[in-house]
Amino acid sequence: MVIDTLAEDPLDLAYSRSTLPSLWSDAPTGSTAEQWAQAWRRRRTQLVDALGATVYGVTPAGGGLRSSTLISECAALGGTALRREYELTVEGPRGTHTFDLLLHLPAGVRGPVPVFLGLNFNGNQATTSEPGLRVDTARRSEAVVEHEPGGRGVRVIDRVVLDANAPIGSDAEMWPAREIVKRGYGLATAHNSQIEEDRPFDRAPGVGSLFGDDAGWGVVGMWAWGLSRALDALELAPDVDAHAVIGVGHSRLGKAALWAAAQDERFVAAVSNDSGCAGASLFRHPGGESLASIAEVFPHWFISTLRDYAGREAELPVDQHQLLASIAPRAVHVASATEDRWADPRGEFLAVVHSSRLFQSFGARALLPGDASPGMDVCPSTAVRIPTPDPGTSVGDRLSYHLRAGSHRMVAEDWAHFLDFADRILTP
Ligand code: GTR
Repeated sequence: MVIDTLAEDPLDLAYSRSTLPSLWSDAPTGSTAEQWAQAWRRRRTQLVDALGATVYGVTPAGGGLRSSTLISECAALGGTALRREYELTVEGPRGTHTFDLLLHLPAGVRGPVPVFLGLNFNGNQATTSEPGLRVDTARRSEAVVEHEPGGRGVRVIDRVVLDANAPIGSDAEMWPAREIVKRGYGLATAHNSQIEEDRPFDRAPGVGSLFGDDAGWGVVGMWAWGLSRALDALELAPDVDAHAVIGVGHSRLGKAALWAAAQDERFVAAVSNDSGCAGASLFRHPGGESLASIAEVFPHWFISTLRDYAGREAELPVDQHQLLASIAPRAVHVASATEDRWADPRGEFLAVVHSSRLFQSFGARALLPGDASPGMDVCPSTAVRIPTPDPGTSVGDRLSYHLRAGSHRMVAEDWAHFLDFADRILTP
């Protein structure tokens, strides 16, 4: 990889200890690999706790999957896939809630298969062009916003409520199941708003209601909890390899996929597509959506105190390279798109760069110059600038990144990189 000379933006300097919170509060020195790995296990728990306390809210304990009921099963995709729909009932201290899980598996395979598991925006029926799926009634709202001229600030003018009954196949481009099963993987998806409606106010009871209004977690955390319950259900399917489930998501649902994988070590890996602010992108990187803006437009996504850091990002006790790192020693792939300035591709790549030494200590290919020492998260050499990879290329292996030419979407080209990533990390 080509290394530039110093950049002006201090965050662009790889491993600048002064500008980003450290991956280690106290890096272990002189330890054996096993002692070091143990120290990381403790540290990653601290990081997950800090991310919960600062960004997403703390996920309440005491709930789980009560049952998974098969409601339909048929051949699909021209006979190349087996399609199943399950109704999941989840429970918490205050009751139960149900949502549907759609699963496509490669037809006729012997043995359990690895599966991508991700939430969708508009209902399971929107993810496939083939009819016959149940349609739920969950709603979401989209904010109508006014952008501050030339700045990163926004003001909410109105909120428009959208029904979930999107046409069959309207999001099929985002979920290329035919290609996924052809490569030997399964694809599981559930509708985010059926888990918890994507609206700041007047939400129908979802998984949040299982724990009560004072539980203090945000809706991204509730979606992440739903992903873990979907994984509980996949564990019950004998033809799914539950040790090879990769959490995946686009945009707000990429934030949820990362947060789910950070908390739930059963996910073998996470894939984030254009997840941006409070996803893969660094809060401290001055680009794209600001913390002030996201807290104004989507107050329901996070813990309410996150907005206290608006304009004071430098004081945040955490940043998102720690979210990526907290998934280690498991694997992470981050995807950005050139025209998706709102998600801040450079800020996303820098989060990858700033977590890479940690992944390297666990055996990932180096993204940075210099020797990796276990436990080190600061580059020993002079700060360097690492250019964002060219569009169309992927860098790294167990921690990897690609930039697609184009806009804020998740498309076949992204999936080609996700599938290559899965092959890399799952092939012995
Ligand atoms: C935007 C939001 C982003 C991103 C996106 C999406 O409006 O500002 O953080 O999550 O929505 O989910 O499509």
